[in-house]
Amino acid sequence: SEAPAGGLEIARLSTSDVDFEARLDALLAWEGVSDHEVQRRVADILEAVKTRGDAAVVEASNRFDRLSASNMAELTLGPDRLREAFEGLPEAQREALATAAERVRRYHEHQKPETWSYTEADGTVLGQQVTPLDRAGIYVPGGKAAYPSSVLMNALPAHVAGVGEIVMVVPTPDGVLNELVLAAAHLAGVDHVFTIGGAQAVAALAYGTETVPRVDKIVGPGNIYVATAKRAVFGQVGIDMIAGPSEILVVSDGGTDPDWLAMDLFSQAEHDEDAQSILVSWDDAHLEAVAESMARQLPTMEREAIIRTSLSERGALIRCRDRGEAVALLNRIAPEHLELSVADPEAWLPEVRHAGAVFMGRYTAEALGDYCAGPNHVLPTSGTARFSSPLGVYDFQKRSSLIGCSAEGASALGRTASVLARGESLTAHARSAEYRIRD
Ligand code: HSO
Ligand code: ZN
Repeated sequence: SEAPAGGLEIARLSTSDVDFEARLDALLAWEGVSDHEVQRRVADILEAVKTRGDAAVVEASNRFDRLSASNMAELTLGPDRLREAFEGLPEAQREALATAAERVRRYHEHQKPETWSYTEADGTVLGQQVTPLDRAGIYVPGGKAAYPSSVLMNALPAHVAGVGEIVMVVPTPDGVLNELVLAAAHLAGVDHVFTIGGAQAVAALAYGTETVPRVDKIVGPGNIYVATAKRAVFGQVGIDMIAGPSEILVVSDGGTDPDWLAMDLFSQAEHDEDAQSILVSWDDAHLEAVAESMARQLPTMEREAIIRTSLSERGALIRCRDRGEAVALLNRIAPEHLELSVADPEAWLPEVRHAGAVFMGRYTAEALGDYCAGPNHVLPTSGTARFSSPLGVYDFQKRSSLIGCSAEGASALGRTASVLARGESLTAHARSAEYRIRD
């Protein structure tokens, strides 16, 4: 970090610097933590829950969340309790939550993949059948990281996919329940909530206990214990991606109000100290104006300390030569969130190859997408947008291949299969195919 601008510490890079590549690499480097001590403790908890079920979950919850539950029933919330939470909210919150849920649901309806089939000339029918998971588990973090919006973003795609049963777990340290989180669960069609968290909750979902139903896939963010537990149970159940810290890359053509952009950068930085906010522009005066605005607005932020640390440790203002360099940079960074704060975002789109979500034009603040625009806010982080996609309906479904041979098709395919099977010395395969050949 360098060049404090009126109390703001943030790295300044220019694509013309001789060491630009090295500095960019250092800026983007993020190592997912894998700690042996954590792995050992998680393994112990997984084993305990696997062998002793509810009792082990209750013990671990009492210990880590400072509770005094005597059984799982005390850590279970039914549909009535969720509805009560929703009905008990102030009207403005109830309406905002309902509006967000409706928009997100509608967006995800468009994602429903189709079952399809076609018929070959020989009468053989080939296709694909899409089916939802029987049960999905949603992990919701507790404490200050508990986001009702994330409950909607994780549970609604599962609901739209047609998942039979949605089970949510959420830790309640010191027994404190978050009413907004429960209200969001009600709106998103969650069937059961267990107030458990950590590795013990992941274990309960993966193996099932007397009370917690075993699920087919676990999604949702969590701390290092949760992430380590998810990695460990993968294979036994499906998991979503393991997310890194949140990031935003804003590309500006200089025509957006610097105050707006400063706040867009803050909005990501306020999530946590490790979050990353980067601004790219070829307009020097504009970069300066945004830096000034950040310095001026920073002291007014409730999360000033977190924003300050995030910006000074991982933030950057990058000067590039032109639009072409900006495009190359954004694809290189492959950001979770890309704000194209430019006059003609549609013209940029064909060149955008790697980004979790693209926020198009000056009016499209990431914050709108975080809560209520409609698309999912669970997105690939740390450059993984190169090979992965936002959480969606397809994460809660699977595909079965369909093959239906006609007599004629079986005869034709039998000849091909027989030759290949004999080549592999698999006689039963060959004969099985040959029985169906008609001369
Ligand atoms: N920006 C976050 C999502 C979020 N923001 C939740 C506010 N609440 C991760 O993409
Ligand atoms: Zn956010």
